[in-house]
Amino acid sequence: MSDELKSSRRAFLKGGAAATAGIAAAGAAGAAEGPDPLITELQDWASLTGDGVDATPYGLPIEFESDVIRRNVEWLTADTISSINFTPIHALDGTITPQGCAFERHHSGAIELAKEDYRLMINGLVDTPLVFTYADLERFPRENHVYFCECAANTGMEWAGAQLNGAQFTHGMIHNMEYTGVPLRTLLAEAGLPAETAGKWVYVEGADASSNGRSIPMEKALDDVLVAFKANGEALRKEHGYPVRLVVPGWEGNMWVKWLRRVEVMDGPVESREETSKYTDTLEDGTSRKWTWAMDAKSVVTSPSPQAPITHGPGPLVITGLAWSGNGAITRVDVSTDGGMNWTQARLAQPGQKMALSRFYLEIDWDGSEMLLQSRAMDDTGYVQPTKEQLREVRGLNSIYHNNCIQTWWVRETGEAENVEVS
Ligand SMILES: Nc1nc2c(c(=O)[nH]1)N[C@H]1C(S)=C(S)[C@@H](COP(=O)(O)O)O[C@H]1N2
Ligand SMILES: [Mo]
Repeated sequence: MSDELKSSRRAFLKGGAAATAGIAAAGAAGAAEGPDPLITELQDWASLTGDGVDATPYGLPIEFESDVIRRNVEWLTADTISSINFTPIHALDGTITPQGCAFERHHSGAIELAKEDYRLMINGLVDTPLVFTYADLERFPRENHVYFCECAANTGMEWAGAQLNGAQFTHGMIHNMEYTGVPLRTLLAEAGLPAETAGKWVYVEGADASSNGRSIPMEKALDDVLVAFKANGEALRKEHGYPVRLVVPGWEGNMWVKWLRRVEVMDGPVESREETSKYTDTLEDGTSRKWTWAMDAKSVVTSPSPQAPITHGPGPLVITGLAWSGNGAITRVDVSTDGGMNWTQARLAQPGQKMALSRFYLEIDWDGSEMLLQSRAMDDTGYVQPTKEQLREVRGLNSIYHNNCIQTWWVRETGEAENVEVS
């Protein structure tokens, strides 16, 4: 170890000790005087045997991680029928969302549909209307892709002012999984499309009572839409649409129809509830934007954040977060610690992937003073994530959906963080 490294290591440990004095129950090593019993005493886990391999045929996280769970915002969850919960993004790392804690949104509850009872109809302007069983779908060539699914209402509660205290609540209507499925274009080709597909649409609906019907332009349907039956290698959870859901890369979560039952080829859009009275954005002059399908580039610092405060003293601090774009791949993320006056380029853990989450890190030497922490995403179309002010200039204050503005966390000297707005 070089002298330089040794001294920075000492500085780091000193910082840790200082933090332990300041914050109760931090339990950092190096705090206590004398020998550490965790090192010098024989522990149970080293002298007794652990659980056998059959204890958990299908595993759950260890009890110490029991707070890494989906959460509700009470006033947003009217009942268990029309409900929303949030991914604990403040407590995750990397980019893949485990299905067990991925957010869920249902308009008429999560239904239980067995594979044997599953049918997918393709009808309308096709040569031969077809019905596929689950077993039929398994016989078509499959693809695997990682994509994010973001509800258009994600961050929607923040238009008027900083409101919900935690990245889980402000930005947790998102998950990112590896999907296995059959391209929709393969199934459409099997049914036989009209010679001229330009201007045609598909109308997709689910088997649940809400049906959640949405119109999708044929160009997208033939591009990258997947009829998916696995996520992160295993069957979809019931709540994510078991046994089959639609994956519509980069586009708003509402179009990702769960329990997919029918795809109708049409001459135009249906103008259903979900694409007119909902998931549209009313502007200042009272007119509304519609067909705002792609989720624009966005990012958020997940740690530190209100639910993930800094628990150590000054010195090395890892700032991390997520960035994504429904229009392509993330190319760059900048981080500001002073409310957007100065920016430093963060490190992308991996090169950005199209329509998938990117993880960014910025390692800083924190001087222990307060910060106004922000992140700003850029994608490969050249688009730059706007400030809240810039977004409001264009969109006004009547919107709920499609809020992709820069988020600010006010991090105090104590390490605690709060959702705030800067102007
Ligand atoms: N059939 C059906 N599909 C649906 C919904 C629904 O209620 N019924 N909710 C939609 C909405 S608004 C979103 S944001 C996503 C959420 O997917 P998830 O529950 O897997 O997170 O599913 C969409 N697909
Ligand atoms: Mo949604």
